[in-house]
This record gives sequence, C-alpha cells and structure tokens, in this order.
Amino acid sequence: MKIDRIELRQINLPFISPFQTAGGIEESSNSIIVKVTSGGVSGWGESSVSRDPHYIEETTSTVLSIQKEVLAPLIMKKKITNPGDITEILKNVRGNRFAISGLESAVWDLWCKTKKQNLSKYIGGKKERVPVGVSIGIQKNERELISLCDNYLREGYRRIKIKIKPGWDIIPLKSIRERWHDIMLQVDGNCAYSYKGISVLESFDKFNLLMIEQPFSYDDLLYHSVLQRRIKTPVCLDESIVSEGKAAEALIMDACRVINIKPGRVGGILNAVIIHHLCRKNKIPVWCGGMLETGIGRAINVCLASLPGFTLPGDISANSRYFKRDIVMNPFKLNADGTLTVPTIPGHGAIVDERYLNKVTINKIIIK
Ligand code: OSB
Ligand code: MG
Repeated sequence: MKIDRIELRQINLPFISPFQTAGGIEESSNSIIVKVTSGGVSGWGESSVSRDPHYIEETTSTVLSIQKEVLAPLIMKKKITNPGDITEILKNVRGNRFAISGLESAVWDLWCKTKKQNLSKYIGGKKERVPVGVSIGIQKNERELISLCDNYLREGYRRIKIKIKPGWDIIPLKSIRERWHDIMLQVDGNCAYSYKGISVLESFDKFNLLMIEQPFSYDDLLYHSVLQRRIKTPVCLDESIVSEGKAAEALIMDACRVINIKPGRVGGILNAVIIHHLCRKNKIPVWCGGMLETGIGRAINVCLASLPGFTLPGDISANSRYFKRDIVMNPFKLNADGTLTVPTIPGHGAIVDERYLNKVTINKIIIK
C-alpha cells in the first residue's frame, strides 16, 4: 500500500462549555484532522492538540507545520505493509508525538479498511463495551461543581474525575464526598503542584480516591515516587509517560501504580498498545485518557480501551458531552451501564460527516 494523498485540516469546533485545567482554558477543539488516501480508500486520524502549549509542547500550528514539512513527505509513496511501518519510518523524528499520532492513526484506519478489519479486533481488543467516566474542569465554586456532578451521575456516568490545583482541591473534594460517599472519584493535578506542596496531597487518602493523576511536573518522576511511597491512594501518571521507556522507568521507580494512556501523547496507536502490554505484564492497571477529541479521536480511544488491560473507566465520554454537533455521523451514546459500545465496522469506526467537517475547517493543506 502506498499513500498517494494526505489532507491536513485545522478545525475550530466549539465545545458546549469551556474546559478549564490548571494550565489554561479551552473553548473549542483546535485539533488537526488527517485524511490519508490510497487507491481510492481513505483513513481518518486526529492530532488532538490545543491552540496553546499548556498540556504539552505541541500546538495546532506546530503539528500542522511538522506534518506538512517533515512527516508527510517521509510517509508519501513509501510501501506500507502494516501500520507499524509508520512508527518505523518516523523513528528518527524526535518528540512531536501528537503530530505523528494524527498521521499514524489515519494510516491504521486506512489499512484496517483495506483489509476489512476492525481496529479493536486487530489490536487484540476483547471488550464489546468499555466503562467510561467524565472529566470535569475547574469550576467557579463548589455549587457549580456539585450541580455538574449531579447531572453527569444522573446521565449514567459512574466515575467522576475533577481537575484540581493548589487552592482548588480540599474544598471541592470535601463537598463531593459530603454528598456522595462512595462514587468512584479521582483527581487530576495537570502538573500544578510543586514538591514543596506535597503535604496537601498526602492528606488525600481520607477522600478514598481511585487515584491522584499527575500532580507534579511532566519531567518529574522522583517526587511522584516519593509521594507514592507516602500514600495509599495510587498515583497515576499522564503527562510524564511519553514512551514505553518512560513507562518502564516510572514502574522501576514506583512513581505510579496506574497509567493513563493517550495515543497522541505517546506518538500513536502502536506505542499505546506497546505500553498497554508492558503495564499488563507488570500488573499495572491502565485507562484511556482523553484530549477532548472529536468523534474521530474518540473512536480510536474506544477501540484502544477494548484491550484487556484497560480495567479502569476512561476519560472517553459520549460525543454529546463535548459538542452540540460533532464531525461524525455515528456519535457514541452512553449505555445505561455507564459504557460506550466498541465499534465493529472496518477501521476505527468513525464515519466522518465531511459536509460538516468542511464547515468547521479553517485551514486545509493537501499533499499529493
Ligand atoms: O490531563 O487528562 C488530561 C483534557 C485536555 C488535556 C488534558 C487532559 C484533559 C482531560 C479531559 O482531562 C478528558 C476528556 O474528557 O477528553
Ligand atoms: Mg491528565
């Protein structure tokens, strides 16, 4: 198979409500949507980056430029015998993992469609439905937070994650736990804590959390390991785990007892599957994180989460939690048991609504 055409699109798709983390606020999806074509068949991928480098170093504009100038020319017209070849072809590219993942996942979709294989089945997915939760951004006050939790729990989400930062942690946790003693609850610090503030995190055991996600800096494994030794609650790493090597290092250091896997952060589906295998071998539970993806990245996440080691609910809510209208024809709906149904059609399963995609596209680059 040879890729004969690559289409890169910058989109602007407004969220239902702005999403605030310790790093910043996001009002709309600024993902790069990738379409690759070979012999009349197309595959779709997504680089789910943000406009600003608050979660990782990459941004919408760096992704677009690296894909156009560096990655697409390396991939075009190369003979591809399986999607893993993309990771091999791009192995000398440093960093830029979200940029790589958009192209890599599009090639996986194309390849699976060509072979009439479903992505979940092809990578070894075992589940027909995957348990999911909801991630709630930083709110103005506890009243708004409680009302959002209430709505999501009524909709059927069984696990709540809240974003925290110094000054917005004990108060929201107390107010949630006063109202719901035993819901599955976890927190995400998005690197906002300094090791000097470790004592507040040490006090979280009393809230009976599923995990504390990435409280310290993305380049800090040491203090995550110090924290993990001092608390019972599992530490989960997100930003720090950018490769299989980093995951192995974190496990040796006991820097976490849970890992959040996102295809974008680790440079694509293949690396995500490899990290899953490593964690499973080491009996470390994993779950699929989210980057507020459109329906394309969301379908990829659901397929990934069908692997057997994804035993914890993912940050993969139904499309309607993010967008009034998504760029796919077949949005996921939340099942009554708090799960999403894994697609079974060839590829990752998202059927792109190209007319609506055209409407929300603000920049398009075609490489032939
Ligand atoms: O840290 O998990 C994160 C969103 C954007 C960037 C980083 C993160 C998140 C989320 C939202 O927590 C997860 C989602 O619902 O997609
Ligand atoms: Mg996170």
